[in-house]
Amino acid sequence: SVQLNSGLIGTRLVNLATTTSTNFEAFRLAEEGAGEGTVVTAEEQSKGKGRLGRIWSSPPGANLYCSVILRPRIKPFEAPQLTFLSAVATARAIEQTTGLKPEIKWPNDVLIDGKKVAGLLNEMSAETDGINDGINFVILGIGVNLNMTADQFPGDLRHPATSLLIEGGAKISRARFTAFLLNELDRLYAGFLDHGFVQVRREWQERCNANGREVVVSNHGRDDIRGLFAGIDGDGALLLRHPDGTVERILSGDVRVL
Ligand code: BT5
Repeated sequence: SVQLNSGLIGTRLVNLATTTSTNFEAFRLAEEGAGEGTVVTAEEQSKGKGRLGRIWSSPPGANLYCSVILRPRIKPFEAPQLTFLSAVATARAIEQTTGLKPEIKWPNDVLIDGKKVAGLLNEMSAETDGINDGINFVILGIGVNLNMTADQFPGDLRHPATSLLIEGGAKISRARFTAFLLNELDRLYAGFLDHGFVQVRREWQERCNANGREVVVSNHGRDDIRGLFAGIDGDGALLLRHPDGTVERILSGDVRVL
C-alpha cells in the first residue's frame, strides 16, 4: 500500500458511498468551514459535473471522483492556474501507476492516445467587491477513468474517451492511484505557494498535446479561431499565434489539434 505523505492535501479524507457530485459536497463543506486540504471522494456520482452544465459520467465503483478544498491567498483571476496543477498531478500519477504516456489538453483534459481519460473542474468562492478581491476557497474537482469498461461510456460523448484499464490492460487500485495523485498534488501545491506558477507551467507545457501544432479553438457562440499553439502565459491563458505574427490570448474554449 502507498502512504499519503505528511503534507497538506489529504489531512482530512471524506469518502462517500454516493453523492450528487463531490464538487458540490466539497463546496458545501468548505462553506461550513472545512479546512484546506480536505478531500472528498465518492464511489459514484448521480450528477457528476463537467463544464458549462455538461454531465460527467460517473458509474459506481469504476473510477476516481475526487474534490480537494484549497484556500490559497491569491486573487480570483489567478485561480484558473490551479487547474494546471491538477492536470500535471493527474498526468504524473497515471505515469507512475501505469507507465502509460498521458498528454494534457488545454484547459482541463488528460488524454491517452488522443482519448480523454480524465477531466478537471475547478470552482471557487470569492469576494469581488473591487476593493478586497480575494478567494474564500477553491474546489479542485478531478475525475479519472480507472476501471471503466467500453460498454460503460455513454454513446453520445463529444470526444473519444478511455480508461486506464482499457489502455493498460490491468485493473487499477483506486486507493493506490488516489495516494499517488494526492501526493503529487501536495508537492505541486507547495511549490505553487512558494514559487508561483512558473515551474508548473513549464511541466504543463512539456506534457501538452498541442506543442507547435495548428489548432482550432471553439468558443461558445463565437466563430472558431485557428492558429498555431504557442503555449500558455503566466496567467494560464492559451496563446495562439496567427500567420501575421500576432499572438492572441484565449481565456476559455475547447481546443482541437488539426
Ligand atoms: C470536464 O468537463 O472534463 C470536467 C469533469 C470533472 C469531473 C470531476 S469528477 C469529481 C468532480 N465532481 C464533479 O461533479 N466533477 C468533478 P468537460 O470538459 O465539460 O467535459 C465533459 C464532456 O466529457 C461530456 O460532455 C462528455 O462528452 C464527456 N464525458 C462525460 N463523462 C466522461 C467520462 N467519464 N470520461 C470521458 N469523457 C466523459
